Amino acid sequence: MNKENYKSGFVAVIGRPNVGKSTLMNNLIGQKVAIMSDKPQTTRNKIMGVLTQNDAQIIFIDTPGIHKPKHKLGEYMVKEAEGSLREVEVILFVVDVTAEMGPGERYILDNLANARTPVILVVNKIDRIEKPKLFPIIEKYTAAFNFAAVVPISALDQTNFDGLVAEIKNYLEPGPQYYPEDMITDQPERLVIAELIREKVLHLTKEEIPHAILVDIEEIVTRANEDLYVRAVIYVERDSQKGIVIGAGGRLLKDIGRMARADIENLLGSKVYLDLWVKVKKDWRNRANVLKSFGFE
Ligand code: GDP
Ligand code: K
Ligand code: MG
Repeated sequence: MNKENYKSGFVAVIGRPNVGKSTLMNNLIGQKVAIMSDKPQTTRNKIMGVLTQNDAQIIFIDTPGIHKPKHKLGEYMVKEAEGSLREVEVILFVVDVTAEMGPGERYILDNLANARTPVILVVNKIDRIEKPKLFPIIEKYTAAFNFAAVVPISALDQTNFDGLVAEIKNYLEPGPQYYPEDMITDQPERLVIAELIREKVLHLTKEEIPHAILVDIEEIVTRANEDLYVRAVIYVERDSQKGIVIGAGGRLLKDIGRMARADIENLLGSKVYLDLWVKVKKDWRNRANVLKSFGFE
């Protein structure tokens, strides 16, 4: 590895749902995929994938909050998104070439207008249209925003990945290899699901439960019928807090589950079976080893 000129940096991947962000990540990062534990509440907890090459490491992160909210996902996401857009070296704005540029895209571009970070327009799904039709579509975007670069790709066919990576590298500074090369992808869905559950707990318990809860998604399984099974544990610090979260006759936990499930189903578009547990981890905030088991540094 060439350490001297090694470059690294964080790249935010944004764009409306179904434009192909996940496909791009999966195919770009390839088979070298190891699922990371969630890192709730850490600043860089939205890792989608890490691409490690001889001369650079690119850490792709997800920013759910910048999407025009279809459903109320809560303020935390917007904050997360704003925060992460300041942290990154490059923003990839992924669009679907088969869909018209619409309010969803404009909303995102308006949000990016004040960002100093270079924005690369990634025009995806070019396998779906004839070449001559590509240019006028791109022109609509470039008329609306001053992109650092425009890269047409097919995430599905893996067309022009080299061109995309080369463009990204143009905007990376020399830096260390942050992660081992056999790492990483995270499942953004995990974090979002955890945050949705956390949001419901905080909402329904009002001030009784301090922000000292932590939600761990232990398992996500897609069943044969495409339904999703999710097992999540809500960790609290004290037995008394456990009682509050569960509620009389389990009422509150049921409400948390019902509300969270509705949001998760909205978000992922599949039926969800949510298996919710409440456990006590005493003083988890103060105990380094417990924090470590949740992925905190
Ligand atoms: P995301 O919501 O932005 O993460 O989008 P996904 O990666 O889940 O993709 C949404 C749909 O678009 C899926 O059915 C993908 O197979 C499809 N898709 C993604 N990229 C391409 C592409 O380059 N070409 C074609 N034809 N389909 C694609
Ligand atoms: K999707
Ligand atoms: Mg996705």
